[in-house]
Amino acid sequence: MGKIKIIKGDITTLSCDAIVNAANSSLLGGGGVDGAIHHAAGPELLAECRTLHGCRTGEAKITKGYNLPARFVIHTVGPIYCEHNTAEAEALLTACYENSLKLARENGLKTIAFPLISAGVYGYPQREAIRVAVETMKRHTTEFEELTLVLFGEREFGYTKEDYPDFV
Ligand code: AR6
Repeated sequence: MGKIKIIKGDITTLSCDAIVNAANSSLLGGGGVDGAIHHAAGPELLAECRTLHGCRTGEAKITKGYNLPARFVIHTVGPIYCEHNTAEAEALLTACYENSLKLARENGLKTIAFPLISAGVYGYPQREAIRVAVETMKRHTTEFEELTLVLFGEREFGYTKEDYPDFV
């Protein structure tokens, strides 16, 4: 039975099988965690991303990790919160986690770390985004060794201490 961990930190430093990137549909880099991942992985990551021809919202694509300690990067595109109604946004965000885990499973990967997809530039309310992430991960613990949610800010991490004390 795999386990879920919630930590505070920089996802680019983790040496797991795959880290997930909160990308945009071009898959050609950006700010936030996407910028940090491309910076740490080096230019070969962008070169591989160019061959993928983008990614739709809610879907996911996989590349190698290059200079990252993680072996692979799974790129997914979260919903821009204000462009959808609440139910649609939640369905799309859930699809990001589900499709990332599906790719991980298909590639035999066992330890996966996620950032809080859509909860930065894309404006998804953080506490809700954490709930979607954790509830989706919980449905898949038996298939993986370890699923980690990596939070960047003190405030997000504070929510998880209240809402999910078993995982922090
Ligand atoms: N490690 C872990 N989490 C991080 C890191 C890091 N190094 N850096 C930021 N975060 P965002 P989005 C957190 O904006 O909302 C990009 O430009 C951050 O605090 O990176 O899905 C893409 O190219 C927040 O909680 O992603 C897209 O255009 C979370 O990661 C757009 O932003 C996600 O914030 C995607 O927006």
